Amino acid sequence: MRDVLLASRKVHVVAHVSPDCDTIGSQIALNALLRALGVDVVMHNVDAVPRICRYVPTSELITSGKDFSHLSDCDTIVSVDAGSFSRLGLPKSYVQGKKMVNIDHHASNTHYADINKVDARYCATGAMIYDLIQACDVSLDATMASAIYAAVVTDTSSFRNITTTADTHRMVAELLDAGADVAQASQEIYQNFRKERFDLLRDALDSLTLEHDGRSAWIAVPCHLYEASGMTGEDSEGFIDYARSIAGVRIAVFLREESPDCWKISVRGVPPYDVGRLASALGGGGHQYAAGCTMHGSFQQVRQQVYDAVDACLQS
Ligand SMILES: [Mn+2]
Repeated sequence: MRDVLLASRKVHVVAHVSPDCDTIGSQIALNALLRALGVDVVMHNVDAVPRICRYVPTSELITSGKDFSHLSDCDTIVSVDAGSFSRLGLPKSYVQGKKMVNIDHHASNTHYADINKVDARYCATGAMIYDLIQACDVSLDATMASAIYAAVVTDTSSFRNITTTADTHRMVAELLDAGADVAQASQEIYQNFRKERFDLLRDALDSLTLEHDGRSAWIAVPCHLYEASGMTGEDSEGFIDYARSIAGVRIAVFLREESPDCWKISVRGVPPYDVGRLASALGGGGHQYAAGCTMHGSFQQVRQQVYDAVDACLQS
């Protein structure tokens, strides 16, 4: 992969749609690595950088939107943290004739690129970029460290997920030595919410119900509540953790209505309940214990379909 990148005229590094800190942090760290290697590189995504990642240095260099004309001189595209081609929101015509590299840690990754660097053992794609930086013998700078820290702290749910290992903590020690600022990251990512988010959270928690004798927990937010609070999908990031944190719950489900009758479903599971498979069966994907899908229909229809899938998963 290193040789392909070095041989490129210009590399377009791209994050997935509805970007999170892992995809943006990976994008920024990879951009910095390629620059350090002397490769011409540009960062562009279909969707804008979410507020919580904007503190990471060089995030302001990321352009967004559906106009790709300024990328016409790119001959290589590297996607980060995207499990399928559709997650990039890129038109097929744009990709045609370009070399594509896919760096990702989703178990459900469809290996859609020419070169696929996919490893579901990693806690975050950012940690894969960290290893790539080491493999390229480039020394970690503060931008890379800050970006990878943002990726890892969020994708591990602040080092609480079972994907967190001793290696994760050793890497984080190196990131801090190289200039990642824990206090700043905590402030920007976890202590910088608007009050309206909590109005939305109150409504979301109003919908919290338990099923399967307390083994599954459910939260749903219809789109009119987002409109009423002026909030968007990125503001309800983490709501599912409340459902997941109830004693006895094995599977947590969050249903978010993105637009009328279009539902974004997030699912979290406790081992051995493989919600990645559950989400794949519903047309989505993700990790073994954190996954999601998009479904169309009324709330009742969608909830019933997800309920049946959770039912089957809990019995497996
Ligand atoms: Mn990730």
